[in-house]
Amino acid sequence: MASAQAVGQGERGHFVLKSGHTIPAVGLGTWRAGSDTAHSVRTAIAEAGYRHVDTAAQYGVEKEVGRGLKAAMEGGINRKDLFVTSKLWCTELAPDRVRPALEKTLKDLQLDYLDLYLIHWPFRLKDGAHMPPEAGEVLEFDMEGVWREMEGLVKDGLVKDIGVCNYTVAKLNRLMRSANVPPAVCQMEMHPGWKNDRIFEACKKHGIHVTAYSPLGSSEKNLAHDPLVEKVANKLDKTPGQVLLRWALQRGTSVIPKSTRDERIKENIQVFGWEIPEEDFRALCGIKDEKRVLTGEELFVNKTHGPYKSATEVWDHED
Ligand code: NDP
Ligand code: 1BO
Ligand code: 1BO
Repeated sequence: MASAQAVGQGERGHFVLKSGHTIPAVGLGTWRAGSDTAHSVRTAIAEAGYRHVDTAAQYGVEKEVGRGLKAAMEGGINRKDLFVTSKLWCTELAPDRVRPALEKTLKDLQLDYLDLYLIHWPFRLKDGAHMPPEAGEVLEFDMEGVWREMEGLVKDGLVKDIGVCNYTVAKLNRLMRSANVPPAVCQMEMHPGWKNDRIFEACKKHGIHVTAYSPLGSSEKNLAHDPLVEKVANKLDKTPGQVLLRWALQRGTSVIPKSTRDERIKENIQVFGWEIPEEDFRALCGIKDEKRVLTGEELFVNKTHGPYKSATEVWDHED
Protein backbone atom coordinates (compact mmCIF):
# COMPACT_ATOMS: atom_id res chain seq x y z
CA MET A 1 0.00 0.00 0.00
CA ALA A 2 3.01 2.30 -0.34
CA SER A 3 1.41 4.35 -3.10
CA ALA A 4 -1.84 4.70 -1.13
CA GLN A 5 0.19 5.93 1.86
CA ALA A 6 1.77 8.50 -0.38
CA VAL A 7 -1.58 9.96 -1.27
CA GLY A 8 -2.82 10.02 2.28
CA GLN A 9 -5.20 7.06 2.47
CA GLY A 10 -3.11 4.97 4.86
CA GLU A 11 -2.90 1.22 4.96
CA ARG A 12 -6.48 0.69 6.08
CA GLY A 13 -7.84 3.00 3.44
CA HIS A 14 -10.28 0.60 1.83
CA PHE A 15 -12.88 -2.08 2.49
CA VAL A 16 -13.32 -5.30 0.52
CA LEU A 17 -16.72 -5.93 -1.06
CA LYS A 18 -18.47 -9.29 -1.46
CA SER A 19 -17.38 -9.28 -5.11
CA GLY A 20 -13.71 -9.06 -4.11
CA HIS A 21 -13.41 -5.50 -5.42
CA THR A 22 -12.23 -2.84 -3.00
CA ILE A 23 -13.95 0.42 -2.07
CA PRO A 24 -11.79 3.30 -0.80
CA ALA A 25 -12.89 4.12 2.74
CA VAL A 26 -13.33 7.87 2.14
CA GLY A 27 -15.11 9.26 -0.90
CA LEU A 28 -16.15 12.76 -1.92
CA GLY A 29 -19.92 13.44 -1.73
CA THR A 30 -21.38 15.66 -4.45
CA TRP A 31 -25.00 16.34 -3.44
CA ARG A 32 -25.58 20.14 -3.51
CA ALA A 33 -21.95 20.63 -4.61
CA GLY A 34 -23.22 23.06 -7.26
CA SER A 35 -21.07 24.89 -9.76
CA ASP A 36 -17.88 24.10 -7.83
CA THR A 37 -18.23 20.37 -8.41
CA ALA A 38 -15.63 19.92 -11.16
CA HIS A 39 -13.06 21.86 -9.18
CA SER A 40 -13.86 19.95 -5.96
CA VAL A 41 -13.57 16.57 -7.67
CA ARG A 42 -10.26 17.47 -9.26
CA THR A 43 -8.90 18.90 -6.00
CA ALA A 44 -10.03 15.85 -4.03
CA ILE A 45 -8.32 13.42 -6.39
CA ALA A 46 -5.26 15.31 -7.56
CA GLU A 47 -4.41 17.23 -4.39
CA ALA A 48 -6.00 15.48 -1.42
CA GLY A 49 -5.56 11.83 -2.46
CA TYR A 50 -9.21 10.76 -2.75
CA ARG A 51 -9.85 7.83 -5.07
CA HIS A 52 -13.62 7.57 -4.54
CA VAL A 53 -16.36 9.93 -5.71
CA ASP A 54 -20.08 9.57 -4.96
CA THR A 55 -22.64 11.14 -7.26
CA ALA A 56 -26.13 10.57 -8.67
CA ALA A 57 -28.12 11.53 -11.74
CA GLN A 58 -30.52 13.36 -9.42
CA TYR A 59 -27.78 15.70 -8.16
CA GLY A 60 -27.62 17.36 -11.56
CA VAL A 61 -23.82 17.53 -11.43
CA GLU A 62 -22.71 14.42 -13.31
CA LYS A 63 -21.30 16.47 -16.21
CA GLU A 64 -19.32 18.52 -13.69
CA VAL A 65 -18.13 15.39 -11.91
CA GLY A 66 -17.07 14.05 -15.31
CA ARG A 67 -15.07 17.20 -16.02
CA GLY A 68 -13.33 16.94 -12.65
CA LEU A 69 -12.54 13.23 -13.19
CA LYS A 70 -11.21 13.97 -16.64
CA ALA A 71 -8.97 16.76 -15.32
CA ALA A 72 -7.60 14.41 -12.65
CA MET A 73 -6.97 11.65 -15.19
CA GLU A 74 -5.27 14.10 -17.53
CA GLY A 75 -3.02 14.85 -14.55
CA GLY A 76 -1.90 11.22 -14.48
CA ILE A 77 -4.44 9.33 -12.33
CA ASN A 78 -5.51 6.01 -13.85
CA ARG A 79 -9.21 5.22 -14.25
CA LYS A 80 -8.65 1.79 -12.68
CA ASP A 81 -7.42 3.44 -9.48
CA LEU A 82 -10.63 5.47 -9.12
CA PHE A 83 -13.91 4.28 -7.62
CA VAL A 84 -16.93 6.10 -9.05
CA THR A 85 -20.44 5.57 -7.72
CA SER A 86 -23.68 6.83 -9.23
CA LYS A 87 -27.34 6.14 -8.61
CA LEU A 88 -30.52 5.27 -10.50
CA TRP A 89 -33.18 7.89 -9.78
CA CYS A 90 -36.77 7.08 -8.77
CA THR A 91 -38.33 8.04 -12.13
CA GLU A 92 -36.15 5.40 -13.80
CA LEU A 93 -37.16 2.53 -11.51
CA ALA A 94 -38.75 0.43 -14.25
CA PRO A 95 -36.95 -2.47 -15.94
CA ASP A 96 -36.89 -0.87 -19.41
CA ARG A 97 -35.48 2.40 -18.04
CA VAL A 98 -32.49 1.05 -16.15
CA ARG A 99 -30.02 0.65 -19.00
CA PRO A 100 -30.83 3.95 -20.74
CA ALA A 101 -30.42 5.74 -17.39
CA LEU A 102 -27.02 4.13 -16.81
CA GLU A 103 -25.94 4.98 -20.36
CA LYS A 104 -26.87 8.64 -19.81
CA THR A 105 -24.92 8.67 -16.54
CA LEU A 106 -21.85 7.15 -18.22
CA LYS A 107 -22.06 9.68 -21.03
CA ASP A 108 -22.34 12.62 -18.63
CA LEU A 109 -19.46 11.29 -16.52
CA GLN A 110 -17.40 10.59 -19.69
CA LEU A 111 -16.76 7.06 -18.44
CA ASP A 112 -17.22 3.63 -19.96
CA TYR A 113 -18.02 1.85 -16.70
CA LEU A 114 -19.02 2.62 -13.11
CA ASP A 115 -17.52 0.95 -10.07
CA LEU A 116 -20.86 1.01 -8.26
CA TYR A 117 -24.45 1.69 -9.35
CA LEU A 118 -27.06 2.07 -6.64
CA ILE A 119 -30.84 2.22 -6.50
CA HIS A 120 -31.14 5.73 -5.04
CA TRP A 121 -34.44 5.25 -3.16
CA PRO A 122 -36.76 2.22 -3.36
CA PHE A 123 -39.79 4.21 -4.57
CA ARG A 124 -40.84 4.77 -8.15
CA LEU A 125 -41.93 8.30 -9.07
CA LYS A 126 -43.84 9.41 -12.14
CA ASP A 127 -41.92 11.66 -14.56
CA GLY A 128 -42.24 15.25 -13.36
CA ALA A 129 -43.48 14.24 -9.89
CA HIS A 130 -43.88 17.12 -7.46
CA MET A 131 -42.27 17.54 -4.05
CA PRO A 132 -44.21 16.41 -2.10
CA PRO A 133 -45.86 14.07 -4.61
CA GLU A 134 -49.39 14.71 -5.79
CA ALA A 135 -52.01 11.96 -6.02
CA GLY A 136 -50.90 9.17 -8.38
CA GLU A 137 -47.27 10.29 -8.63
CA VAL A 138 -45.81 7.45 -6.55
CA LEU A 139 -46.04 4.33 -8.72
CA GLU A 140 -45.62 0.61 -8.16
CA PHE A 141 -41.93 -0.40 -7.97
CA ASP A 142 -41.01 -3.72 -9.62
CA MET A 143 -38.02 -4.39 -7.38
CA GLU A 144 -37.23 -7.82 -8.81
CA GLY A 145 -37.52 -6.66 -12.44
CA VAL A 146 -35.30 -3.63 -11.85
CA TRP A 147 -32.71 -5.72 -10.01
CA ARG A 148 -32.55 -8.20 -12.93
CA GLU A 149 -31.63 -5.27 -15.18
CA MET A 150 -29.03 -4.06 -12.69
CA GLU A 151 -27.56 -7.57 -12.73
CA GLY A 152 -27.44 -7.38 -16.54
CA LEU A 153 -25.28 -4.24 -16.27
CA VAL A 154 -22.74 -6.18 -14.19
CA LYS A 155 -22.79 -9.09 -16.62
CA ASP A 156 -22.13 -6.72 -19.53
CA GLY A 157 -19.22 -5.01 -17.76
CA LEU A 158 -20.93 -1.61 -17.58
CA VAL A 159 -20.82 -1.57 -13.78
CA LYS A 160 -18.56 -3.54 -11.46
CA ASP A 161 -20.90 -3.70 -8.49
CA ILE A 162 -24.52 -2.93 -7.73
CA GLY A 163 -26.27 -1.97 -4.55
CA VAL A 164 -29.04 -0.06 -2.85
CA CYS A 165 -29.64 3.01 -0.71
CA ASN A 166 -32.33 3.85 1.81
CA TYR A 167 -33.47 0.26 2.22
CA THR A 168 -35.25 -1.17 5.25
CA VAL A 169 -34.60 -4.62 6.66
CA ALA A 170 -37.90 -5.77 5.14
CA LYS A 171 -36.94 -4.55 1.66
CA LEU A 172 -33.42 -5.96 1.97
CA ASN A 173 -34.75 -9.40 2.91
CA ARG A 174 -37.11 -9.29 -0.06
CA LEU A 175 -34.24 -8.40 -2.39
CA MET A 176 -31.97 -11.11 -0.95
CA ARG A 177 -34.63 -13.73 -1.66
CA SER A 178 -34.62 -13.06 -5.41
CA ALA A 179 -31.17 -11.65 -6.21
CA ASN A 180 -28.68 -13.67 -8.25
CA VAL A 181 -26.07 -10.97 -7.72
CA PRO A 182 -26.50 -9.81 -4.11
CA PRO A 183 -26.10 -6.10 -3.37
CA ALA A 184 -22.43 -5.34 -2.66
CA VAL A 185 -23.16 -2.07 -0.88
CA CYS A 186 -26.01 -0.51 1.06
CA GLN A 187 -25.74 3.27 1.40
CA MET A 188 -27.57 4.74 4.38
CA GLU A 189 -27.74 7.90 6.50
CA MET A 190 -25.40 7.33 9.45
CA HIS A 191 -23.71 9.58 12.00
CA PRO A 192 -23.70 9.67 15.80
CA GLY A 193 -27.08 11.46 15.65
CA TRP A 194 -28.61 8.58 13.62
CA LYS A 195 -26.73 5.33 14.01
CA ASN A 196 -29.18 3.27 12.00
CA ASP A 197 -28.14 0.09 13.81
CA ARG A 198 -31.02 -2.05 12.60
CA ILE A 199 -30.17 -1.96 8.89
CA PHE A 200 -26.45 -1.95 9.74
CA GLU A 201 -26.79 -5.28 11.57
CA ALA A 202 -28.88 -6.77 8.74
CA CYS A 203 -26.21 -5.77 6.22
CA LYS A 204 -23.46 -7.30 8.34
CA LYS A 205 -25.44 -10.54 8.51
CA HIS A 206 -25.62 -10.68 4.71
CA GLY A 207 -21.99 -9.57 4.17
CA ILE A 208 -23.10 -6.30 2.55
CA HIS A 209 -20.72 -3.35 2.94
CA VAL A 210 -22.31 -0.18 4.32
CA THR A 211 -21.43 3.33 3.18
CA ALA A 212 -22.46 6.08 5.61
CA TYR A 213 -24.02 9.04 3.83
CA SER A 214 -24.38 12.45 5.50
CA PRO A 215 -21.60 11.33 7.89
CA LEU A 216 -21.26 14.87 9.27
CA GLY A 217 -25.02 15.15 9.82
CA SER A 218 -25.45 16.93 6.45
CA SER A 219 -25.90 20.70 6.37
CA GLU A 220 -29.20 20.54 8.27
CA LYS A 221 -27.86 18.85 11.40
CA ASN A 222 -24.12 19.38 11.11
CA LEU A 223 -22.63 17.69 14.17
CA ALA A 224 -19.31 19.55 13.98
CA HIS A 225 -20.62 21.86 16.72
CA ASP A 226 -21.92 19.13 18.98
CA PRO A 227 -20.24 19.68 22.40
CA LEU A 228 -19.20 16.03 22.79
CA VAL A 229 -17.76 15.85 19.27
CA GLU A 230 -15.85 19.09 19.97
CA LYS A 231 -14.58 17.73 23.28
CA VAL A 232 -13.24 14.52 21.69
CA ALA A 233 -11.71 16.55 18.85
CA ASN A 234 -9.89 18.83 21.30
CA LYS A 235 -8.64 15.86 23.29
CA LEU A 236 -7.24 14.13 20.18
CA ASP A 237 -6.04 17.34 18.52
CA LYS A 238 -8.25 16.64 15.49
CA THR A 239 -11.12 18.61 13.97
CA PRO A 240 -14.75 17.73 14.79
CA GLY A 241 -15.24 16.67 11.15
CA GLN A 242 -12.32 14.25 11.39
CA VAL A 243 -13.71 12.77 14.61
CA LEU A 244 -17.10 12.16 12.99
CA LEU A 245 -15.51 10.50 9.96
CA ARG A 246 -13.09 8.42 12.03
CA TRP A 247 -16.01 7.28 14.21
CA ALA A 248 -17.77 5.98 11.10
CA LEU A 249 -14.63 4.19 9.83
CA GLN A 250 -14.12 2.53 13.22
CA ARG A 251 -17.70 1.25 13.00
CA GLY A 252 -16.73 -0.48 9.75
CA THR A 253 -18.46 1.81 7.25
CA SER A 254 -16.99 3.81 4.40
CA VAL A 255 -17.86 7.53 4.35
CA ILE A 256 -18.62 10.08 1.62
CA PRO A 257 -18.39 13.56 3.20
CA LYS A 258 -19.32 16.45 0.92
CA SER A 259 -17.44 19.71 0.86
CA THR A 260 -16.78 22.31 -1.76
CA ARG A 261 -14.07 24.01 0.29
CA ASP A 262 -10.56 22.89 -0.62
CA GLU A 263 -9.27 22.99 2.96
CA ARG A 264 -12.14 20.84 4.25
CA ILE A 265 -11.81 18.38 1.37
CA LYS A 266 -8.21 17.88 2.48
CA GLU A 267 -9.09 17.79 6.19
CA ASN A 268 -11.78 15.15 5.66
CA ILE A 269 -9.34 12.51 4.38
CA GLN A 270 -6.80 12.90 7.19
CA VAL A 271 -8.51 10.16 9.14
CA PHE A 272 -5.94 7.36 8.97
CA GLY A 273 -3.05 6.43 11.24
CA TRP A 274 -4.86 7.44 14.45
CA GLU A 275 -7.85 6.16 16.43
CA ILE A 276 -10.64 7.35 18.67
CA PRO A 277 -10.05 5.58 22.00
CA GLU A 278 -12.71 3.05 23.03
CA GLU A 279 -14.23 5.20 25.83
CA ASP A 280 -14.65 8.20 23.51
CA PHE A 281 -15.95 6.00 20.70
CA ARG A 282 -18.59 4.61 23.06
CA ALA A 283 -19.48 8.07 24.35
CA LEU A 284 -20.08 9.20 20.74
CA CYS A 285 -22.31 6.15 20.24
CA GLY A 286 -24.37 7.37 23.21
CA ILE A 287 -25.46 10.75 21.74
CA LYS A 288 -29.16 11.06 22.59
CA ASP A 289 -32.22 12.13 20.58
CA GLU A 290 -31.41 10.15 17.46
CA LYS A 291 -33.23 11.45 14.40
CA ARG A 292 -32.94 11.09 10.64
CA VAL A 293 -32.05 14.18 8.63
CA LEU A 294 -33.40 12.63 5.42
CA THR A 295 -36.82 11.24 6.27
CA GLY A 296 -37.92 10.95 2.64
CA GLU A 297 -41.15 12.72 3.62
CA GLU A 298 -40.89 15.58 1.13
CA LEU A 299 -40.05 13.14 -1.68
CA PHE A 300 -42.55 10.35 -1.17
CA VAL A 301 -45.30 11.20 1.33
CA ASN A 302 -48.78 12.33 0.35
CA LYS A 303 -50.67 12.58 3.63
CA THR A 304 -54.08 12.36 1.97
CA HIS A 305 -53.70 10.06 -1.01
CA GLY A 306 -50.71 7.93 -0.11
CA PRO A 307 -49.59 5.29 -0.94
CA TYR A 308 -47.17 6.51 1.76
CA LYS A 309 -49.03 8.73 4.23
CA SER A 310 -46.15 9.26 6.67
CA ALA A 311 -42.37 8.93 6.99
CA THR A 312 -42.99 5.95 9.27
CA GLU A 313 -44.57 4.16 6.32
CA VAL A 314 -41.63 5.11 4.07
CA TRP A 315 -39.36 3.23 6.51
CA ASP A 316 -41.73 0.24 6.84
CA HIS A 317 -42.44 1.13 10.52
CA GLU A 318 -38.89 0.05 11.42
CA ASP A 319 -37.67 3.36 12.97
P1 NDP B 1 -22.33 15.65 4.93
O1 NDP B 1 -22.64 14.94 6.19
O2 NDP B 1 -21.22 15.20 4.08
O3 NDP B 1 -22.20 17.18 5.31
C1 NDP B 1 -21.98 18.16 4.35
C2 NDP B 1 -22.03 19.50 5.07
O4 NDP B 1 -20.97 19.58 6.02
C3 NDP B 1 -21.88 20.65 4.14
O5 NDP B 1 -22.66 21.71 4.65
C4 NDP B 1 -20.38 20.97 4.23
O6 NDP B 1 -20.18 22.34 3.95
C5 NDP B 1 -20.09 20.65 5.68
N1 NDP B 1 -18.72 20.16 5.94
C6 NDP B 1 -17.91 19.44 5.13
N2 NDP B 1 -16.76 19.13 5.73
C7 NDP B 1 -16.81 19.67 6.98
C8 NDP B 1 -15.93 19.71 8.07
N3 NDP B 1 -14.73 19.11 8.02
N4 NDP B 1 -16.32 20.34 9.20
C9 NDP B 1 -17.53 20.94 9.26
N5 NDP B 1 -18.42 20.95 8.25
C10 NDP B 1 -18.07 20.32 7.12
O7 NDP B 1 -23.71 15.69 4.11
P2 NDP B 1 -24.34 15.20 2.74
O8 NDP B 1 -25.79 15.12 3.01
O9 NDP B 1 -23.85 15.98 1.61
O10 NDP B 1 -23.83 13.68 2.59
C11 NDP B 1 -22.61 13.35 1.98
C12 NDP B 1 -22.83 12.69 0.62
O11 NDP B 1 -23.57 11.49 0.76
C13 NDP B 1 -23.68 13.51 -0.36
O12 NDP B 1 -22.99 14.62 -0.85
C14 NDP B 1 -24.05 12.45 -1.35
O13 NDP B 1 -22.97 12.20 -2.21
C15 NDP B 1 -24.33 11.27 -0.42
N6 NDP B 1 -25.75 11.16 -0.03
C16 NDP B 1 -26.48 10.07 -0.48
C17 NDP B 1 -27.81 9.96 -0.19
C18 NDP B 1 -28.59 8.81 -0.70
O14 NDP B 1 -29.83 8.87 -0.68
N7 NDP B 1 -27.97 7.76 -1.16
C19 NDP B 1 -28.51 10.95 0.65
C20 NDP B 1 -27.66 12.01 1.12
C21 NDP B 1 -26.33 12.09 0.81
P3 NDP B 1 -19.10 22.88 2.86
O15 NDP B 1 -19.39 22.22 1.54
O16 NDP B 1 -19.33 24.34 2.87
O17 NDP B 1 -17.76 22.48 3.41
C1 1BO C 1 -32.77 13.91 -3.17
C2 1BO C 1 -31.60 13.02 -3.07
C3 1BO C 1 -31.09 12.87 -1.67
C4 1BO C 1 -29.61 12.82 -1.64
O1 1BO C 1 -29.09 11.64 -2.13
C1 1BO D 1 -12.21 20.63 -14.89
C2 1BO D 1 -12.16 21.23 -13.55
C3 1BO D 1 -10.80 21.51 -13.05
C4 1BO D 1 -10.81 22.75 -12.24
O1 1BO D 1 -9.91 22.71 -11.19
